[in-house]
Amino acid sequence: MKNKISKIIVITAIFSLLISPFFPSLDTSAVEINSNVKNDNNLLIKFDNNPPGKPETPHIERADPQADYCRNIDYYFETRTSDSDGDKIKYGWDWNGDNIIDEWDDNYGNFYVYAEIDTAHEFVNSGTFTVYVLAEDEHGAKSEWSDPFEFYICPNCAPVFIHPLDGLDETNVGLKTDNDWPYFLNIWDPESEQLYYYFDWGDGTNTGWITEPTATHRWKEKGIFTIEAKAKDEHGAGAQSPYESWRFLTVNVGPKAKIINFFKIDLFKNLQLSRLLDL
Ligand SMILES: [Ca+2]
Ligand SMILES: [Ca+2]
Ligand SMILES: [Ca+2]
Repeated sequence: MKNKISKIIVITAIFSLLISPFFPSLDTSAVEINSNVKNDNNLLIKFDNNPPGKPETPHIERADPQADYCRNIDYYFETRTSDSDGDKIKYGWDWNGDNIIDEWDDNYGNFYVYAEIDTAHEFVNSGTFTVYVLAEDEHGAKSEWSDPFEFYICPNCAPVFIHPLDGLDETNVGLKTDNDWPYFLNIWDPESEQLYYYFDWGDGTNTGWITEPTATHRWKEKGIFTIEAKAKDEHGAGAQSPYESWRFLTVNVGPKAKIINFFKIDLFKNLQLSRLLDL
């Protein structure tokens, strides 16, 4: 097999030299032969393969560009380029600015054609990072590196409210004074730190800082109360959503029947009006 491939190489080289005076624009140095192939049908001879273009400077699209970059969060780095031969390409990412590829994104083996791509990556450590990307076509030709994308990963990010303050009773109307009523916060912290929670029940009492996201309360008096709740991580960074640090919920202790009566009165009036208008 090796002899056969060698013969083809020699014949191809001689042929190229013979015809080059008649075709001066033909670049014989661009002849590429894949000598790793296992059978003759896979023998690859490719003329003038161009590398992909320089990829666009990577960037991250985020809902809130003002927010800090955090550790342990998947960010989607976007870029794009194309190959003038129409070849499929893959992208090599350098996550730490040393111009050594740390991760290939080949679209799960399918490679890419011209399109904006995004590759997810999370950083475990804080600090300033420089990211580069290059593209390689299906024949192994590499582009130059993109321009750098620099950004700062914060040592500690604030927790985030991922659900409103809520209780087991959906309406929070007509709560009885002889029951303990549970309320809970749902909060996520990028660094998975110990979180602390605080519930103010609106009647002059509160839980103080506690380690559980759930607390119960029994109101002794009837009335309308506003629960205020907040949270913080172990470094004291307060939970936000995205800029508010408190969550509020109004509850109505006692007068459920009164509210239903108002509703019935309104309904009755509407019925009477419908009859008058003959709707
Ligand atoms: Ca190419
Ligand atoms: Ca690297
Ligand atoms: Ca945190």
